[in-house]
Amino acid sequence: MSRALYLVLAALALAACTPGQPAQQGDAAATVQASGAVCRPTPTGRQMTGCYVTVTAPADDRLISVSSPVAGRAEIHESRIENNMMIMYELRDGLALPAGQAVELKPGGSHIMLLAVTEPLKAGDSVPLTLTFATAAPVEITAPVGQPALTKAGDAAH
Ligand SMILES: [Cu+2]
Repeated sequence: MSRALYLVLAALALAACTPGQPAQQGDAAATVQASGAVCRPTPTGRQMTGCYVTVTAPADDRLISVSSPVAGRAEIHESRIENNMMIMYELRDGLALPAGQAVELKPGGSHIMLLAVTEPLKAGDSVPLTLTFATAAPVEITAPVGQPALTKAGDAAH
């Protein structure tokens, strides 16, 4: 009897000592952050181009697809040098995004490939992109058209 009462009091005391839990990580924290997006101009006569962006997921996730109203199709690609040639291939399972880690899609590495681009993209245009993830909510960004301010390696790829 007295022991039970003691436990109840202890529970009350604990409750009193924790006024308000620290705020849960809200929606903002659960959103994938995307920054520095840019799409290259479409080469003359070509209907494809590469887009680059840095994404940081709050928890382990994957970028699984991309879409844009300016392109009939968008794929997630990876560039790789084989036999001194830059080749690229589609990441069919998407791109891994480790929790809290800024993953750069950049020339010579992974990138978003816009295919069947309906109108030529030139510097100054902007490209809406919707990034879809395995877990996190989709993110809509607008990428200006221009040259990525990054390494020269891989410039020839796109
Ligand atoms: Cu590509």
